[in-house]
Amino acid sequence: MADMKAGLIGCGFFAVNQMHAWQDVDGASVVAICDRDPERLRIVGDQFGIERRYADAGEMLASEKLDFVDVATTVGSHRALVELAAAHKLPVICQKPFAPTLEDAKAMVEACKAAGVPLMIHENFRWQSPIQAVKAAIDTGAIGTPFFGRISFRSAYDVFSGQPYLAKGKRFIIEDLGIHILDIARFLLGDVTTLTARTRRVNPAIAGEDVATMLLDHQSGATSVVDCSYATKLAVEPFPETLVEIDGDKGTIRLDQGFQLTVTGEAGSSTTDVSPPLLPWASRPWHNIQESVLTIQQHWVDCLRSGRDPDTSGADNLKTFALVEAAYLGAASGQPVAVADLL
Ligand code: NAD
Ligand code: 89V
Repeated sequence: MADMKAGLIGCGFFAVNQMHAWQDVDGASVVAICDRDPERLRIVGDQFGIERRYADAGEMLASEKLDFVDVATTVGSHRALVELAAAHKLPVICQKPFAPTLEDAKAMVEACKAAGVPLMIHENFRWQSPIQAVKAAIDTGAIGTPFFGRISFRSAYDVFSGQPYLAKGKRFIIEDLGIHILDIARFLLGDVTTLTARTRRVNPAIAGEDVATMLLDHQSGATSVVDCSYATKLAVEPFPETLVEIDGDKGTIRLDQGFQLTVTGEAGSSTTDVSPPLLPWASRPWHNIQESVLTIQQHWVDCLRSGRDPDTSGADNLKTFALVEAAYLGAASGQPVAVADLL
């Protein structure tokens, strides 16, 4: 089967990972790229040998014969670009965070539904192999029924050097990073009924919150704590590892720093190294994230080929994005937020 042809919009910091991954994906390749910044267009075009380059996304979609679009711009342009793809009846991947508001995100899902095209949010953290290993361990039944989880991301890594816009937004850690960790909580323990949140800003040089602590009630009856911080200096910097604790009625799972997975059940305890592979184009410490970019992009192509919905479809990701909104609402009011009221 011939490769599907993709057009990538947004040639910035993270798109380089997506371009590397598209080179490795079986069944699709990027044939045209777009960025309104000529320098980024040149850098990425030259690095990946893409001759068909556009400053305007509308022009690219009108001129090229594409099978899907990959939107890798920052959040402010997501709605317009996804709606543009839908208007051209093109399946579309959109980077997280889904949109500036839940209303925008809902409109994007509707636009793609009305056009009859799939929409996937590039929510890649659940695709990291250590997180997949935790899910697989839960699914074996070795720990019984989970009743508690802690999904934790604490770091003092300087994310602002690669992504300077992160220092400027009124919303920071929940919208940019917490969104991934909340999605992992949903992936491991199921959908959420109520969320309670507390936030603070420790770093005086940024505009948004850099610490968030969230308590989640899951539909299953399990309770989890999702805690995120970019103000936590540790002896060994864990960025960008997500640490996981799951307690079940028959045992426990721990994903500890250094990608060590310990499962303790009725038969005893065993620890496995679940380190992600270092792909040829990847670099530490980002390799954990980079591997998941390849996995989610391959998942998208496999879903397009088989006609199934991607796991992080727009409709699914509304439920993760609602947790982000609930966290900001709950942090502002000090009150628990019923997630269903937002959807
Ligand atoms: P960036 O600012 O480095 O790159 C964005 C690029 O998009 C810029 O080059 C900009 O000129 C271009 N652009 C913006 N609007 C455009 C438009 N309408 N048409 C054409 N080009 C346009 O940002 P980044 O750090 O690469 O982040 C991009 C997205 O990726 C963000 O949504 C971010 O949250 C997300 N991200 C995801 C992960 C992950 O693991 N999933 C990691 C980092 C960043
Ligand atoms: O994954 C992300 O969205 C990145 C980072 C890990 C730095 O938060 O922005």
